[in-house]
Amino acid sequence: KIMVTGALGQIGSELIGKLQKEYGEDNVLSTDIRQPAESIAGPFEVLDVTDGKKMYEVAKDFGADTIMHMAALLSARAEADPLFAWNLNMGGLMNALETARELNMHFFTPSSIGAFGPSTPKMNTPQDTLQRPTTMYGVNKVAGELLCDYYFHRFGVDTRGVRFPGLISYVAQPGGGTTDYAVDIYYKAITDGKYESFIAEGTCMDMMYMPDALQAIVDLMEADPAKLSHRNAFNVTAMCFEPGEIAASIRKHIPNFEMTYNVDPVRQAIADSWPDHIDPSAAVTEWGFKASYDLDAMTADMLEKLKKKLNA
Ligand code: VAH
Repeated sequence: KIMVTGALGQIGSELIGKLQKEYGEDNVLSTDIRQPAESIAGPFEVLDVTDGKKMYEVAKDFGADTIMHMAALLSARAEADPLFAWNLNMGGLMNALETARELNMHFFTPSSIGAFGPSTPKMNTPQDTLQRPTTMYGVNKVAGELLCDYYFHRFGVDTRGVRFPGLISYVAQPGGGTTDYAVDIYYKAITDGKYESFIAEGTCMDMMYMPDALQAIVDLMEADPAKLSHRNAFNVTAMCFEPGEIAASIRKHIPNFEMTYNVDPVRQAIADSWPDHIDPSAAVTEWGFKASYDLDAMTADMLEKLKKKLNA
């Protein structure tokens, strides 16, 4: 039985559907800081992850044997309010790890390419390398990776995690991320036929389509632990592209699509501090990671699904 925090977030809102399909609706408890706007399938509890006592009670009452901690503030939001980000990201993570330790639960939480900094090798970034991030989000992610490893080595908690690249999805409108330009662009391509990018042309970042991210979580959690020499923070990525390439991919469906640039210096600085392309070979070797969507396959699916969602 799995408890998900941040179930209404960009990953959480699709993760719960994936888990319900894999394990049954009643075996997945969704939690988030607010009630869902419209009703969602399966059990739901309001939970502020900074309330450790409530988290323990909710997990115990549900009889959860696994916690997937997805509640966090993303990079741009965290830069705007670093103290709040530290308290939510680290306080929430500590509560989730303590709950997992006390109730002997399996544990998943995502890290990010944001855990790397400007001094990290930018191309084929190794699984184990220098991590000196220059954002509060990155500091939270590096500290989180170390904390999850600590709970495994010190307390034997079965902690597992991946470093996600930018994730593209059409269900929850993400907010507060740096890679979110690659989501917004698809919405605007349909509603306006053009997009003004806040990330500069030529800024290459790792990306992945949400269905591949969800499969990666399930595959890692079901992996044979004896085969895992890494635990948390597996590099995973499906593709890397710069804004001009995603525009070109969209033009294969919307020939007159126009791309302009109005760079946001804050989010550009965050993007510039991240790698261009990370090396996912440890995930491939240790638990069979594979992604099935490339840029053109993602674009075709995003535009088709968004046309329906926006009834364009
Ligand atoms: C962000 N989408 O932009 C998240 C993610 C790698 C990017 O961490 O902050």
